[in-house]
Amino acid sequence: MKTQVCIIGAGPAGLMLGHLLRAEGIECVVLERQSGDYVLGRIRAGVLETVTVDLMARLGLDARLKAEGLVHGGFNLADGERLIRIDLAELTGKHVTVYGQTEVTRDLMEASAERGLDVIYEAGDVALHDVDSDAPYVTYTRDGATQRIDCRFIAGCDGFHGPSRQAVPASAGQAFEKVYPFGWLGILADVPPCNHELIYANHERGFALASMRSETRSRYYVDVPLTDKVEEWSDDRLWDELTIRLGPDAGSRITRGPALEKSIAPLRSFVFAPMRYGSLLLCGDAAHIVPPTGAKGLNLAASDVLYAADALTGFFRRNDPDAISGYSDKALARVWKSERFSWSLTMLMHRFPQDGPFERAMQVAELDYIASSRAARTAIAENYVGLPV
Ligand code: RFL
Ligand code: PHB
Repeated sequence: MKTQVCIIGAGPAGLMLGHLLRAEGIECVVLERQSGDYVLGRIRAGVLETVTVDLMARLGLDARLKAEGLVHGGFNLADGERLIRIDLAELTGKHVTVYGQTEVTRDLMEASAERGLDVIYEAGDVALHDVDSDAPYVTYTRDGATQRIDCRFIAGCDGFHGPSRQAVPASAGQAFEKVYPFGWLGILADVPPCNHELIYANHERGFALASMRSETRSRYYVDVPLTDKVEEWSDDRLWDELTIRLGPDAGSRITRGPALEKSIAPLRSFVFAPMRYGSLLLCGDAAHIVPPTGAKGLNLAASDVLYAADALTGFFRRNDPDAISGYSDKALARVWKSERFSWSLTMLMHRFPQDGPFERAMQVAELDYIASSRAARTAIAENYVGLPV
């Protein structure tokens, strides 16, 4: 098979890029290792910046997002019994939209057939070849047979563990990494949220987050040591812990219910630079990871693919020889700012095992400053709603 762009990975990055390229009349094929049902079973992001909402609108795939997404004009930082509200609407004139990554992916997936976006699920042993040349190709197996796709560019949208980044020689890039000493244990349940806005809580027992997917579906997290196993956390134990960590007010409003999903995700900051090598463009989690504290991962995938689609459109449609070479710098400029924000909010809101009284005093001083300074709250709000693309 021959195409212009072979996209590896049908997560949000791969599907958004596929749709953007199809809308420009550029040929592409998406290769996904898992089945469609498996991809939709992964519970991940919940908060969308304007950049992601606008991208879905540009594709004409925002009908459900507009109807079902919850517009949030603020969120809260809790520290023990104190609650600091970040008024996004008043401080920035903008808001975020609560709409699950699962739903974004479903909307993109369901539109692929009618839009002529070819997505091949259950593609095994995906391997990239000759990425440093102008004629790269990708091989994979399906139903026991090996297939080959020749293309002009490969878009690596295959997440943190995919093969694309591994195809870049070690000497051609640099990895920047910070691993945190805990993970987030998340629970999804069909119960009304305890609060109409998100609450990120720093409690002496650890971090907690109250989030949601709808008026009737809640998503909560607590941080746990990396050695903890999901099986050690019964629903009751988790609800008890959330009730304490979210503070007396929100804690008392928690409605308990059976877990629809419960899982632990490790926290990591990671950037691989540059984000292009020869004919390979890396997008989304394939190139970078943020800890979920800033709600930035999916939104960075969206901004990456906007830059990548523009670069590829420049190459194929505008005959612009510099379009591709500018991709990495443009994408990384935004990536690093989101990395900084996610890291700083993680440091502010979590208790680290090695921390002593000094580190805690620094957190309290920073939270005092945020509570008392409009400028500090504006800086947080500006980053949370998303920096310009
Ligand atoms: P994905 O979603 O991981 O998709 C990559 C796809 O590539 C496929 N793949 C392969 N395909 C073919 N061959 C191979 N060898 C392959 N290897 C892998 C995979 O099966 C998959 O389908 O990456 P993408 O598209 O870059 O999207 C990134 C986002 O998924 C991620 O950044 C967010 O989920 C992060 N995140 C959040 N982001 C936000 O913007 N807001 C949030 O509120 C938010 N909350 C979260 C999060 C991530 C979390 N976890 C579980 C890490 C909350 C959590 C708990
Ligand atoms: C979520 O609802 O899953 C969620 C919300 C905000 C975050 C991370 C995850 O910062």
